[in-house]
Amino acid sequence: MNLSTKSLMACIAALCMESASAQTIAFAPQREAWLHKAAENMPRLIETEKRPCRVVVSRPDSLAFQGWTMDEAGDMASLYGESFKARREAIVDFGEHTTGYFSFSVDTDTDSDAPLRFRLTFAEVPSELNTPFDPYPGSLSRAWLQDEVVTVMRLPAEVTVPRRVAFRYVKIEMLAHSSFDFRITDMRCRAVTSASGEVPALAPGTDPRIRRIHDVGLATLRECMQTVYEDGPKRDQRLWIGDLYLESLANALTFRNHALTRRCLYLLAALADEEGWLHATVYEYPTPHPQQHQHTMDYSLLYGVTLCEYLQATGDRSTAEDLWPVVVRQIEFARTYLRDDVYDMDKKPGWWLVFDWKDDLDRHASVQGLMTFAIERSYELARMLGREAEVKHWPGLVKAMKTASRKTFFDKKTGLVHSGPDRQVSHLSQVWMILSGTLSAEEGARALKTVLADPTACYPGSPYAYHYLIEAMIRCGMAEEAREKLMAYWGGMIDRGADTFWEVYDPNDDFKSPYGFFPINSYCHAWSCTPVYFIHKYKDIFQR
Ligand code: RAM
Repeated sequence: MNLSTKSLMACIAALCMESASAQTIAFAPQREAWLHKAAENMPRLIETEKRPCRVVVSRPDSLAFQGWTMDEAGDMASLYGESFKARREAIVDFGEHTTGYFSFSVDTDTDSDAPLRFRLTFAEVPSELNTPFDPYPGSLSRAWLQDEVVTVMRLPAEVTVPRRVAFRYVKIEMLAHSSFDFRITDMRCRAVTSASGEVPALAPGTDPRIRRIHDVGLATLRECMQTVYEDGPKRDQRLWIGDLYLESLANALTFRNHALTRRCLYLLAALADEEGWLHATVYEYPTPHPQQHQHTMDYSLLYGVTLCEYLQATGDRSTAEDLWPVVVRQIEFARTYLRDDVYDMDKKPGWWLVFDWKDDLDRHASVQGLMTFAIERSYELARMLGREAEVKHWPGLVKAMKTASRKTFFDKKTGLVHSGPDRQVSHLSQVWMILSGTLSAEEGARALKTVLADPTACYPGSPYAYHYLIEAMIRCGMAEEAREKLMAYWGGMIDRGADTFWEVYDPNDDFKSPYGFFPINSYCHAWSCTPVYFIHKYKDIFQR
């Protein structure tokens, strides 16, 4: 067989395989182009050099967040001028949350006769420097914690920690030294973000507390905007659909870096599973790939809502046209979970439902409400694209689901939505039945007022859940209460020292962690940035 026959046969085999897979793998013909579009929309990272502004020391303080506070302990010049051999350790404060590549220099006036060794610990909040990491009790990899050991072989030296870190404070400890004296100098961070662009100014009369919440929210979003919308720059540093949804809402009214949203939407679509069901999270490196078998129904349904919002914000029809079939697939797949128009929790879910970091939340009413909401918003997308004919059964389905929801979950007597076999009353069950339009505004306001005043009701445990609570309050006319709640909850984090918003915040429990160890929580977390969305979107409520 000569070479050209061989290559022809290979070509035919490849074509056969392609057509076989084209029949079995959803979106097979489009995936390559989608990946290509994701790559075309890769943003440029903007680099800024950041330097620490002061030396600090940790002090136990029972009133401070997680029991630790930082006190001023000198300026940088004094640290750089003194013997580090004598000092042995120092904590420096960058004055703001920073994501990037950390460097420092080591210098001596004499001969260095041996290597030096240091431990560096990077912390978003003070407790990360004051809680022993080992023996490690957490459920996620210990390696997310940001402590690194570096060995310096020769002086003078410039040392750069290879991994990207996310922090405000850096602790440097001397682990090994010799007889010679030396200094640590020139600490700096090559900070990276893809966020750019002028953020519209707030109205002059805006309450100073709201301004501060806005700035902290914006810093949170900026730090999470990298080559995808990351969930957190410390951890997990990757794209999740739920985080994308909220980050893109906030971005559309602030930085307006729409290419990043476009990139993420294409990436997720290109990496859907064989049946076209989206993975909840995907990775970019070494090459784009999904976290196999990681699905969450609430997130896959939010994809269509995200695309609808994206089209409204940008008018980019071509992206919406490309990705429309993906939206249809998510909803048609979720439909197979309906029994008598109610989401069937017993149909073996090979995955989880996110909704909140709250193990005791009964998610049945929430997923029913979210699904109804997602179909409605996806139908709006269909209308904008002139594709209603393809999904003409959706409006009827929405109506039937609402009727079934009222029958199954809504108790006219109590005026509340009850979820699950124990008829749990939670904030989120009310919220999702409001956002889906299953409850009227009056019913919704009444239900929310009741649960907000009931200390036994299951309350939200994360800023992610609080986002939907605020949205629901606004939707049912509780503008004043929404403003107060936003100020109390996100403002509460600021009062406790936050300069970026946290993944988990329960005002009743500083140490709450979904991972069994609070230092591994992310303290600059995408899904917490949404006050900026509310403040810009509802100016009459938040900018007065
Ligand atoms: C966490 C991430 C992320 C969230 C998922 C479900 O690990 O921090 O924000 O979307 O889980």
